[in-house]
Amino acid sequence: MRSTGLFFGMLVTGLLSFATTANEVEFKVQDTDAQDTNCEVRLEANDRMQFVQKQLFVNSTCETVTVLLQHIGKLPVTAMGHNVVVALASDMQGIAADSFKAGVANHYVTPGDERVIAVSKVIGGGETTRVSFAVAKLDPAQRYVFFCAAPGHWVMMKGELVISR
Ligand SMILES: [Cu+2]
Repeated sequence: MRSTGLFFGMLVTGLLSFATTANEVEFKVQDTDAQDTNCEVRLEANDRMQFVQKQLFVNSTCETVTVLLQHIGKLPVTAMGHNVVVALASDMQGIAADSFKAGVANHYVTPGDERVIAVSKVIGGGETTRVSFAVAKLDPAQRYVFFCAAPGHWVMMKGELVISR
């Protein structure tokens, strides 16, 4: 295993010396931390209008939770842009219904919409973004979801935000 690890290390170093940005290195470090605390959770979106993760687990002991959204596809933001919205499950369809009118400039949510707990910017293939919100905003007795607010995407791109201890 050690030689495999060494080989992989060399491969990664080789790749890093090409086009990998400092951002991606930083991202990997933070992702490791996230697995310990669940205060930062990773969500991947792709070119097939899907989130890879169907559930996100956030820890109730975190003061703030950050969702790191990574678009693992290649299509540009104009063709397959995604974002992530956190809201009560019961508010999802209402928020989504307003998305077209709200427009991409507002990340597909109506400005000041109090149903929106968190909304990230819209990103295209190869991009990442983060959005944070206070855990105090979540009531453990309620059901929460995450979804993509790009018009029509919520039908495919939604999942459950699970609050755990
Ligand atoms: Cu989307």
